[in-house]
Amino acid sequence: MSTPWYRRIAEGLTRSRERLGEELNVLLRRGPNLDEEFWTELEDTLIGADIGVTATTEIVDHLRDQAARKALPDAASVVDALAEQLAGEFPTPDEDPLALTPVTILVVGVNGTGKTTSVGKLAKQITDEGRSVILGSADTFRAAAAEQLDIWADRAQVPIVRKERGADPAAVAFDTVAEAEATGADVALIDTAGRLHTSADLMRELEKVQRVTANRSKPPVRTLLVMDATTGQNGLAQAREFHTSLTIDGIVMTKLDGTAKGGIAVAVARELGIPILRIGVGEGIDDLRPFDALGFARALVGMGDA
Ligand SMILES: Nc1nc2c(ncn2[C@@H]2O[C@H](COP(=O)(O)OP(=O)(O)OP(=O)(O)O)[C@@H](O)[C@H]2O)c(=O)[nH]1
Ligand SMILES: [Mg+2]
Repeated sequence: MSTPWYRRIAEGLTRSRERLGEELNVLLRRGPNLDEEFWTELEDTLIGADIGVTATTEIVDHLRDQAARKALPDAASVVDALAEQLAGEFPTPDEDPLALTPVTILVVGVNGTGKTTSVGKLAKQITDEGRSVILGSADTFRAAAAEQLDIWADRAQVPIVRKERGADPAAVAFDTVAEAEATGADVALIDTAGRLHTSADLMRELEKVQRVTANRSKPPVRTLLVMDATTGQNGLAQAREFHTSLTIDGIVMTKLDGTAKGGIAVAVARELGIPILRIGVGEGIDDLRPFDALGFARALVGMGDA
């Protein structure tokens, strides 16, 4: 089961894997019997991993049913089935927005979640695939935001559209799309500002960016929400607000390497019904991975890492 690809996901999830995997191991060591205590402890373990109460209850009820029908003879088979159940919680994307050509991609999210870093990593990956990229710095709010994106543009060797600080972010997005069209770029990646998610100003600003971009862009426009996995349930509440104000087509979940509660990915995908498209597992340019539901679920429960 340990393909190199799989191992890379598992490595990024080390902390979650160790914690959830270890707790499940303790459960398994109790022996093959599936008594009441087993189910209660399984529930506690999953809730502790931030999978969420509703998802946990449904998953455990389902596993109990299967066990009662003798489809799951022992605790070890429950853990196998658990990985499959968890994988089934993730909505399957109809398309991968990042695979469209040409396409305009808006990247949004709360401050500090990893938007600019993810845009940089994506620019490098898409360029490596042989497609041309142009970056737009529609974060005109934070000091040095455009300089930060400039550094990533340099690393990935791609052009960037930027304006002075305080300029209208929608105007930057407009110019980026126009420049992409003029130069025949395959992918326009537009970075936006973060601020506290409760900021009504930010939501209005992003709504305008999305509207102006959709009007100007001939290629389809897709919006990705960048979420920081270490913010747990709080991040989920923030994502819900973005989802209410804007059309969100996919999630990039960052900093999975920095949390033992990777189960938040399950809670988010399930509750928002938005597919996770990429996961961030480190700060380096290559630390952005494609998301695979079963591989992720298996890594989460500590399977297949021998
Ligand atoms: N460990 C880890 N760190 C990450 C990951 N993605 C981003 N970071 C770090 O998170 C910090 C914030 O990243 P940025 O890309 O500046 O975040 P942002 O959303 O653009 O921030 P604002 O523009 O201020 O809203 C940086 O120190 C990044 O290196 C990841 O997947 N793992
Ligand atoms: Mg940024």
